[in-house]
Amino acid sequence: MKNLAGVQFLDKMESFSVHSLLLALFLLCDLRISFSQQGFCSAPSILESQPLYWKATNPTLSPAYLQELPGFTRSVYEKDHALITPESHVFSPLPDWINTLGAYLIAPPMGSHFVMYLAKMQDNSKSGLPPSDVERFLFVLQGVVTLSEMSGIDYKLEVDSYAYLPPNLEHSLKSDNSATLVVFERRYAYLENHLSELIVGSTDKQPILETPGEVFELRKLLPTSLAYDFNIHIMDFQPGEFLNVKEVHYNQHGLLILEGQGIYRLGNNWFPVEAGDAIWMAPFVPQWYGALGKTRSRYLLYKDVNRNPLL
Ligand code: UGY
Ligand code: MN
Repeated sequence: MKNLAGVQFLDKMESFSVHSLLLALFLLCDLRISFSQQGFCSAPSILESQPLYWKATNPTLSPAYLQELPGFTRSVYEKDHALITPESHVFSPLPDWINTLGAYLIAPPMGSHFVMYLAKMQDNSKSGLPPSDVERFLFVLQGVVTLSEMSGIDYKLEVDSYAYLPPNLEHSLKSDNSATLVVFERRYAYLENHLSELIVGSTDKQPILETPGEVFELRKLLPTSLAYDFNIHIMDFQPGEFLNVKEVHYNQHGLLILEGQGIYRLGNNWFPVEAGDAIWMAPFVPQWYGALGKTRSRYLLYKDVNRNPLL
């Protein structure tokens, strides 16, 4: 019995020291991972002194490093496309909104027929109304906002929720705390006998739609009926998946990457992109996306639909 207890004690000690060893190893690994995560290439610590011209032959590819490089941005503005990355965002008070800063990422001076902007609502903030005959779509990226409209019904919109406001519908968005929205607005293209209506929803409630010939998962946030002159697509790609069609089409796009990383081809340019990046695509710009990284890519995409391009 005594011997058995002794053996059990030794066993315990052994497993204890094995556990401690494993823990120590794990912590070391973790430390190494957090060091190496600072850059894609395993650059030695900058604290070590390096030989002359060392940097010329060991460029650091880490985006974090490059963001600190004076004047560096991944943003690009071309005649038929633009990539606007977070370090280029310029916020200023949104006209007609209270306690809200806005950054217009896409606007008609670029050639678009719509605007896409980020609205950063602060404590006790309130939206203004779009100009007359302008419809509005908003998607909550962070925080909670309350949408009120004429019927007297209030909607609480959390992250991943959205609302479509038809032109000239009186409404307000309020937030007690900070909240961030991505907003699209365009002058409504009226069509006889068709009128769009208020829509409130959330991405996770929308069905995944068929995408013949493609592998990505597609959800549409607005009805596909003729009353709606644009739609907002949510597109999901697993790492390694890509668009099969190398698209060229008459529609315009405004895109915001919500999750993941990948390569966006726009015209003859190929851009590494990631969550937070916004893209403008003019009609007919060749476009293609390949998802990379380790997690799902998800992007939100404005697309004009249901109207004859001759009108
Ligand atoms: O529907 C589209 O045009 C979409 N597939 N385009 C894109 O993802 N660039
Ligand atoms: Mn497209």
